Amino acid sequence: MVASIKQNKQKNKGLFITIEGIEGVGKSTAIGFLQAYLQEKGKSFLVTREPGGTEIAEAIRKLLLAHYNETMTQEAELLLMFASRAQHIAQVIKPALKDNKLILCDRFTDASFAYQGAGRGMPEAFIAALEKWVQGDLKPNLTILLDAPAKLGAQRAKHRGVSADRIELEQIQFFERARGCYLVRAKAEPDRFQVIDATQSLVQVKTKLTEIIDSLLQ
Ligand code: Z5A
Repeated sequence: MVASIKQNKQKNKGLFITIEGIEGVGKSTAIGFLQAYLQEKGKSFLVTREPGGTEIAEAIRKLLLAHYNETMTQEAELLLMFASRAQHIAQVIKPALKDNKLILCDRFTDASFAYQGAGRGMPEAFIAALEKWVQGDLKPNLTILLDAPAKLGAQRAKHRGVSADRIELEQIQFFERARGCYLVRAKAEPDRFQVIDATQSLVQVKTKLTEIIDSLLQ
């Protein structure tokens, strides 16, 4: 599988790696680990996130995650996700790929299909149309999906001691729908996705991450 990613990677075009999964499965932990690992290997890379990653996109992130006395409509939420993404792609992702850089991105468009699509119930066709409009042909070369039941993710997230943002306040069923969507997408695109069982110990997850990155960089 990783061999096909290497084949797909255009010569001198960088590598776009996204990390996905529902809340609390260990995305930030995985990115921290990969950062240290790549540094140790002397590889240059860039770490970024969605929503966010640029000054304007981070301002949109604040808008998206804050609490309000009114309900944010599903349409507004989806459009803000893609507004942030448009800014991020133009300012960070495309220039970095042009410079032949390795990008580690905490969430990308799969999260819109999982959360706004399966979670909120927005039609997949709307999201696919926005994806085409905002991204054109741009897609991650590799997506690492950390998979665990929503209950476990919620328990882990609680232990961090940070107060929940607007989206994190959703019910467990919302996150289970998002998880199901991620797994369906991973099955549909086995050449792009690597699924890691995130119920495993941190040591086991890190071993798997190391294997994936090593075979990609060989
Ligand atoms: N969102 C969206 O709706 N649509 C979109 O298109 C996009 C995003 C792009 C912000 O995302 C919100 O935006 C998010 C989806 C939405 N809302 N929600 N939910 P975010 O990525 O910033 O926030 P998050 O998903 O809530 O991430 P998180 O809570 O920071 O979780 P995490 O990064 O996956 O987990 P962690 O902080 O690495 O780990 C949690 C704890 O578990 C921590 O104490 C770790 O030490 C521990 N941990 C991690 N792995 C393990 C293992 N294997 N064993 C034991 N303990 C572990």
